[in-house]
Amino acid sequence: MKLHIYDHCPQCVIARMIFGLKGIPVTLNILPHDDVDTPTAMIGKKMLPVLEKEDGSFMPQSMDIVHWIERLDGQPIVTQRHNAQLQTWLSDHRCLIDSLVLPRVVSLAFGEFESESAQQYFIASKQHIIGDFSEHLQQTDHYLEQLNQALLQLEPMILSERAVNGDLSEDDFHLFAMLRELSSVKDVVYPAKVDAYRRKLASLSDVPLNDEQAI
Ligand SMILES: N[C@@H](CCC(=O)N[C@@H](CS)C(=O)NCC(=O)O)C(=O)O
Repeated sequence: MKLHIYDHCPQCVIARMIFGLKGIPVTLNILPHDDVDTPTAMIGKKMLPVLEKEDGSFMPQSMDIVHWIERLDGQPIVTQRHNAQLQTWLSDHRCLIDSLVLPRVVSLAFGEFESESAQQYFIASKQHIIGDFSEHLQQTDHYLEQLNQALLQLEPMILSERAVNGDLSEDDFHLFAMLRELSSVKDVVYPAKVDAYRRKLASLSDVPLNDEQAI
């Protein structure tokens, strides 16, 4: 199977995680961010992740991919556990995280941004949504202050370093994908349990953090 992704993209991380967690091999294919034709030929629009199955068919939507892979061997590992408070935390901080992450990822060594035109495509489309990247970068100290406070609120929700709700659940896919996005941002202060969780999930799901290239 082949998983078509953008490396920086949280929904693509969600889809990647299930392969690592279940030890199912998959080939990752990182598409240039300005390649509209390839995803459109596969699913009718420019949106990743897309799973290319062994029979040549294509499946979009990160959580659909998770559930399909999850059921493949008849040994599901994702429980129905759910923490509504965590879901609220994630949605409450979506804007803050976009403001920190999006202006940075385009300058990092992600395969989808190798060409100048791919970078420009990303910058134009995301600035249209969140506003001028340089203005967001200027507010880094203020954003980091808010984020570091928010991470202190997150910490008590993490019940185990292997699973936020104690056993693996969909919440882990959403939370780890967000923390993996954040790993592109330098000087984030991770409370001990949050740090242990993101490192353990990176290892279990075989999706490396971006700490080393964070800016
Ligand atoms: N509901 C979809 C959303 C996927 C999604 O939003 N993908 C983004 C990348 S993170 C995308 O391909 N956007 C088109 C673009 O950036 O041009 C899923 O969960 O897979």
